[in-house]
Amino acid sequence: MIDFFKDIPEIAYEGPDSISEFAFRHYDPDEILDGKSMADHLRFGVAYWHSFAWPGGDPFGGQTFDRPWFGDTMELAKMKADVAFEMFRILGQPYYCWHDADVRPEGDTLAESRSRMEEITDYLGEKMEAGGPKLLWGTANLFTNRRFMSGAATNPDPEVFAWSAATVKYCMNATLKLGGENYVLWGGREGYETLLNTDLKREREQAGRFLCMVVDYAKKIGFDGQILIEPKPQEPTKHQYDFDTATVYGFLKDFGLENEVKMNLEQGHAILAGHSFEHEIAMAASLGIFGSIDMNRNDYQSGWDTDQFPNNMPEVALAYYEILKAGGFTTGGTNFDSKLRRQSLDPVDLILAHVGAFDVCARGYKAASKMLADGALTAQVNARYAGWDAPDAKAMLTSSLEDIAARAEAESIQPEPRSGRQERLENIVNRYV
Ligand code: XUL
Ligand code: CO
Repeated sequence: MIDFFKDIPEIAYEGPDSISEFAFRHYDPDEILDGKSMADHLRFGVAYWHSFAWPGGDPFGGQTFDRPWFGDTMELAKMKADVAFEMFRILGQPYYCWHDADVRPEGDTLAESRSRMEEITDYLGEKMEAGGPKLLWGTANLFTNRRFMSGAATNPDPEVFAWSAATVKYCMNATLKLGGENYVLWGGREGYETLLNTDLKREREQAGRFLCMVVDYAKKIGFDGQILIEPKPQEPTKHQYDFDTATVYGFLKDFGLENEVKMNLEQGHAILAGHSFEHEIAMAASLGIFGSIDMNRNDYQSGWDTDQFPNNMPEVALAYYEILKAGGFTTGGTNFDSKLRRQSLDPVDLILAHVGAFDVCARGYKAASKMLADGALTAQVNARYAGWDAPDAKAMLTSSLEDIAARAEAESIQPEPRSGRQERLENIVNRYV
């Protein structure tokens, strides 16, 4: 066993006045808010991939992180698991997430890849039973290997479709075996670069059929967790099919899956789609498909998916405000699909990135909870729509254009514009953040 996080203590809550780097100042997992612990409200999850599998490359340079477990043997995969669970012990968060490719190297054949996944699943299971975190979600990496360069389920080559089906099958088995509470599908390369080589209609139908099979298989094996789709508008492909929540909802409706599949929403993906994160959450909640979040931000200037740890409390508070309005998490949680900056080489950087992120989220969550409990914002929204409580107004929604027109003229209505009060409402938010 290597001592990668040597001399780093378990992180404990010390309160807002602490100046220790190795302490939570706002996240007290045991603090009770509205009858539930903060750990149960926030349901933090650590992503295996960026923390333990990502080498630190960018388009101009390769590996910067020099991790002793990098390599493609099962021994190294087990060393990686040992280190990952050591970090989980230090952070004490309740959940973690993986792709198959993060936790074990691929084999030479599909069958060997599957059996290696089974072997590492047992290894992870032992560590989870020995007090490690639970599995928030599992997923399949159907985008890194070059076989997936033209997509997985949407690939023009039926053999890639078959390979993807087989991979998702064993990843769902592993998720079930480890008691995973969700299974995620991010459409890695399910999209296209140019219509000159793409039959868009066919590819969309392949994706729909694939998802139907995933939902059927979950039922067959008794997986009662939630299936989640993670939308993203572009990157890696120019046009990703799962653009945003509204697009995915149309897709789910088309294939009769709107009651089977929910959303895993990522802050950075919302930004790439030209939305705010809270818009995506509110939209999913209003459609009844909100599931879980990846709470990693993008740089607002860069225009690509920088996957940074969250550090903007007011922004985080507005996201949690929408989540709380929707009733909070059920199977979902707050996953940090975040990577260090490639210059942050030290083991301690990895720990403290998470410590800061947990604190920012806890602060934002508490602000959101108070904002909702005080009701100042909801009261103003209710007042704005109060006109719709009148019987005549309500009746319009089951009426016809001609009846409404007749009444409007008969009463010679004269709508009076009223202030939307945005700045006043922003001032209310600023009382909490
Ligand atoms: C990619 C991304 C993925 C998914 C899981 O942008 O967010 O890491 O969260 O495949
Ligand atoms: Co993500």
